[in-house]
Amino acid sequence: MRTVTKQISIKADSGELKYQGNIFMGKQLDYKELSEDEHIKDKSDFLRGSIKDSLKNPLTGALFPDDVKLIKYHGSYQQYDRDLESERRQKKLEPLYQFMVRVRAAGGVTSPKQWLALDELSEQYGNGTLKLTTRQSFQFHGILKRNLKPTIQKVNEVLLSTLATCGDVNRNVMCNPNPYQSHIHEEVYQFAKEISDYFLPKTTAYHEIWLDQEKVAGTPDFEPLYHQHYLPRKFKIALAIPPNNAIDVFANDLGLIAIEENNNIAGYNICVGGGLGSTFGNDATYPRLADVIGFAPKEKVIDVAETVIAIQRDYGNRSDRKLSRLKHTIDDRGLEWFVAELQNRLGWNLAKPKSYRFKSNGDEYGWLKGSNNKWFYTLFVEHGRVRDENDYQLKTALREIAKIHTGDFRLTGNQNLIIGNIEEGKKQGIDAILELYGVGNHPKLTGLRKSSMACVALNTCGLAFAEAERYLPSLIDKLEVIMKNNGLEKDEINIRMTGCPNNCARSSLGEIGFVGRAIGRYNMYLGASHNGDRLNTLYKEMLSEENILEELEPIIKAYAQDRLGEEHFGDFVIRKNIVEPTDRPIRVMN
Ligand code: SRM
Ligand code: SF4
Repeated sequence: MRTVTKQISIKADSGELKYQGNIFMGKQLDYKELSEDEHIKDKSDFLRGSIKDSLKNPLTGALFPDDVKLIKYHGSYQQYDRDLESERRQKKLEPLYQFMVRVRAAGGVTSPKQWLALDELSEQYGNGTLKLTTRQSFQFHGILKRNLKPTIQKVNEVLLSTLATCGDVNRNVMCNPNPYQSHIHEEVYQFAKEISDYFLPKTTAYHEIWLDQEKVAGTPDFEPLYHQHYLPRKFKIALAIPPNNAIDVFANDLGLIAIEENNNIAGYNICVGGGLGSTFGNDATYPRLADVIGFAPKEKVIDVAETVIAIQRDYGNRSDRKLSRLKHTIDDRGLEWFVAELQNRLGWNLAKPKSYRFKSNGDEYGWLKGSNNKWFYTLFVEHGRVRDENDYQLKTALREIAKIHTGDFRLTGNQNLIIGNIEEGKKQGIDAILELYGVGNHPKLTGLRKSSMACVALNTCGLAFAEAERYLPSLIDKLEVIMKNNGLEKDEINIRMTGCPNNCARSSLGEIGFVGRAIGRYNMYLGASHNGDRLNTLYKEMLSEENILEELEPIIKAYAQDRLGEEHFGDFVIRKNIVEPTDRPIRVMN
């Protein structure tokens, strides 16, 4: 390990010298130990690589290999249609390369005009659907290389961006949409936006490649926080407003819990080290929830966030990307070390965490009046996929609503949608549109379904071992019969499925969680809490659908018969010793 500094000078457009001197580049591992990604970042010229040439290359639908990594920072992943993989191989064709594009919208808030633009883009260049993600972003799938640039340009035209929605930087900042506490939400949302903008990379590569802006001659790129090598890995921030934890604050590298005092936000509890991804067969990887290390008044929170990121930049593992998230940095050196380093760099100490209580990490559906006297309608969107299906014309309904709506659209952390800030006079019209297109109430909305979440998985995700979004609805059809037979059709048990252990739909926080092992086979986990503050535990491995139903039927039956009062399913399975509670509970430092 060595400490690296670099001499730089920065000039303003006018030529005026703004800064000259050494900047701290961090404690870095020796070059030979760095992972391939670190080398790619190093020679990328602040994320430019050869993306411009890759886009122009007419011989393939793919990018050059290094650009496949670099384009993530610009908000896109190169993928291929996995359903067509063997057919194309047989025909000796290259895979059907296509791109996913992710659009950032801090706190998931967009205007009706932006909604209409995204809707149009999904039809013009994408696969006709819009995906609302578990981190309150939008995704397009199926974009061909030649359509990437027009797509990204159009996104920027409506004042949205794809920059830094992926890559080793801070990602889309989440904030729970809390319709019923609109005054608090507004403040927390504005803060989420500020944090999101503050931590954007400063390189002008994005604007040059996608928006045809010229680089100003003589102005060196300068990343004051990320430096030339960016972070060791992705970094995620979320802000939660108790009692709602719909954004799963503890799943983030940095979670901020808003503390309300006298109807105002006093500050935030600081939580560090959340991250849910793991790799089968690699015991050094694991899901982990963030620990609550203290409280900071609101005016100091950006300072805290910047310092947490800087520590991760300087100490995060840059050799092995499976061990490079903040959770590993903390576990390798100890939480006490981390807090001491943080306070030392800040020059002041965090206060003790303030008390908070989360009720649920789910969404509340239907109409609610906010404290600003405007209406909010939370709509179930099965696994975040906005499309038209037979007599359930969700995409058309939302397009028609966007044409008359004067409020906003808010994505929830559970892949659902809130039509927000509806004027009294517009409520009836919106209701009529929902009714007309058959989406007023999802035709099959039971307690279990409305608490379900599944990641994209097949056919676009290159890492999926099994189906998730395309399969969970039909598994729920069968589980609903069991729930109904036991009088539990209204009960909200949160159930989550991912196609691999990367955990994109936060399966580790499902009271019932499934993680894909192979086509048609899942590991089943039980016993997470209903409010997102306890991980679940492995129950059984490699289950087929038949096995899942056989295993769950008696447990659901016992739950219906023996639960104590309002006891949640996740708590019940632990009380009944069906699974052990997680051996990785959250630590609260006092
Ligand atoms: Fe994720 C990678 C989809 C939220 C952990 N995630 C991927 C990729 C990009 C696959 C890839 O690397 O090739 C997936 C693209 C699939 C596709 O076809 O669209 C993908 N992740 C998603 C989304 C779209 C799931 C969804 O159905 O909504 C979510 C987009 C979020 C966003 O808008 O930014 C999504 N991913 C998450 C979450 C949940 C969260 O952040 O609250 C997690 C778990 C929390 C965490 O980060 O630990 C998550 N995704 C991962 C990981 C594992 C990271 C790790 O530290 O181990 C990967 C793989 C990786 O980074 O190498 C991954
Ligand atoms: Fe793909 Fe795995 Fe994430 Fe699902 S959990 S989207 S399968 S990376």
